[in-house]
Amino acid sequence: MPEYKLMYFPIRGRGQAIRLLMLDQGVEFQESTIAFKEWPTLKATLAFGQCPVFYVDGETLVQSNTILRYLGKQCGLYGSTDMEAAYIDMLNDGVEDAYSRYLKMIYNDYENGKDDYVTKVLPTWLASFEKWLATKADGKAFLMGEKISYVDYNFFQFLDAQQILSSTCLDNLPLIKAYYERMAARPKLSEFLKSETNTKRNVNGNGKQ
Ligand code: 6SG
Repeated sequence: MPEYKLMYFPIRGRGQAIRLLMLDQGVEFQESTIAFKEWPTLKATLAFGQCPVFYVDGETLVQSNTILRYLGKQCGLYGSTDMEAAYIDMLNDGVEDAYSRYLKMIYNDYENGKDDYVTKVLPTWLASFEKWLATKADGKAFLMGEKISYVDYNFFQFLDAQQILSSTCLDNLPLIKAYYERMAARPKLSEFLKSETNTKRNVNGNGKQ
């Protein structure tokens, strides 16, 4: 495996799915935290002025979903046919759409928008995923059925953040709820989720959650 290094702010945010994938898959990586005051200098060097940044030997990748897909390919988490890969990307684009609605509310409209997000926006997205899960291994395994894929880590980090926002959001969604618990119980994930490294990190950069 190449030498991997993740650089991100000291938050869970868009670094979380990448961390979870590598930890669970036993991929060795270094992580270095960007101090908010060092950010402008680093920002100026990056393709879109954004992080997370992922260094692979001498290469520099940005865009969290690109990094997830790259690791998906490296770790065999991307299906076995082009069609399976397309379904995995489709699901990840769904997670991205839901997650970006969440981030928009968190960063721009927490006080006024939280209620609408929790009662209308989030339930609609979760209901779609509940329906999807029912079509794969009776909802008893992963988003693509028996085999875990990169999107499971992204969906899991999304669910983790949603439950911090609204602890009851999975109450009427038995398949997602069991899925969440199954993922959280994977030994390496369970250990990491409880660790201070994780619990001390804010979910988002502005401290709202
Ligand atoms: C912060 O935006 O989201 N990276 C962050 N912020 C510092 O100077 N499409 C890519 C990706 O998936 C998005 C990267 C992401 O990798 S992550 C970054 O670099 C900077 O831009 C946490 C996060 N924050 C939301 C956010 C804050 C400032 C820009 C994006 C919300 C959206 C627009 C304003 C407020 Fe916003």
